[in-house]
Amino acid sequence: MAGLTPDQLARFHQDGYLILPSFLPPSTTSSLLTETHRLLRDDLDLTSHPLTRFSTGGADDREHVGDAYFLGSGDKIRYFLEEDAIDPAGKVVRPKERAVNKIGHYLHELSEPFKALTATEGTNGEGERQTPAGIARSLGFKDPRVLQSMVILKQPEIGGAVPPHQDSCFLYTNPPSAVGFWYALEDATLENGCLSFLPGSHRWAPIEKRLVRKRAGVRDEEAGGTEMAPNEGPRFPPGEEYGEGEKGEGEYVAGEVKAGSLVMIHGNLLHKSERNTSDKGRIIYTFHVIEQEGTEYDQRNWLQPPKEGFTNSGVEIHGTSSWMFSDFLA
Ligand SMILES: O=C(O)CCC(=O)C(=O)O
Repeated sequence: MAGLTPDQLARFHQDGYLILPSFLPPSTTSSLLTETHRLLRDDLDLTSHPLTRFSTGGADDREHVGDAYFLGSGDKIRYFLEEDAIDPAGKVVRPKERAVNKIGHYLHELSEPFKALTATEGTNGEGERQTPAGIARSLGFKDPRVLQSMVILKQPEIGGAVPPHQDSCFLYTNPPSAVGFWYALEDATLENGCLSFLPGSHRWAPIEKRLVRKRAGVRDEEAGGTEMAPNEGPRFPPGEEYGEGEKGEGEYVAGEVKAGSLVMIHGNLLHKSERNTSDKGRIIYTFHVIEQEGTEYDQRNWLQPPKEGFTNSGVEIHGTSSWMFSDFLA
């Protein structure tokens, strides 16, 4: 199971992200787009939808999405709407296929094409085949678990910006371990809101806060929503903290990529994407892995594991899980 090459690993450790162009063949991206459009057409029913929008809370972290529809999406396929697709009176003002910002968070189990992708080989441009599990292993994971997956649609004209953030604030383990696999299913350009990254920030930007349930250990309906809380646990993966002296300013670097590219993103890396006001949409698929061996995943996290636990990403498991899934919500 080939992982990242030494050169790719060195770049990932240096920059905190890594672009693997042409990772997926066009036949795979087109089958994932077909599945996305099928879900929007056949599965999404706006007449019974709570009209939950995907709101990231902006710079002051207020009003992050946190209703029961969102909190209960860890083992379902659910649809989160674009802010500007709903008018002040609460009416959806776009066709449903053009109104969705995000589909999540259990595509990697409940949708066959997306499930297959977790085990699908890609090519690293140097003639080598790589699987997500092989990549995770080369990054040092012992028991990587896929804990969530999303299709993110930057809709034409109204595609919302994603403010600068670090994924481990949203997917916190003690110690931090999250890594994102982000696949472009369509070309992502400056015009339609590609990602941009603050290179090296994973080495100096600590995880200072976490998205948590206001009340933990209760049903989603009783959790009282979500809030950003100070992180009292470790703020870097073990051994990766470079310390205050290394703190850098730096400029965000745009990551324009073609459909089929895979982008690896370290959980401490600051990254963002801009609004899409162009007439061209941008659809991507992403899943995140966390380390299960020797880490703690607690009940305060907004995302709680499904009854069967987070998905084994295909790497042979060593040792036993430290997580007692029976302790989580029924
Ligand atoms: O695709 C985007 O625009 C943002 C995705 C992102 O930041 C993430 O998955 O962490």
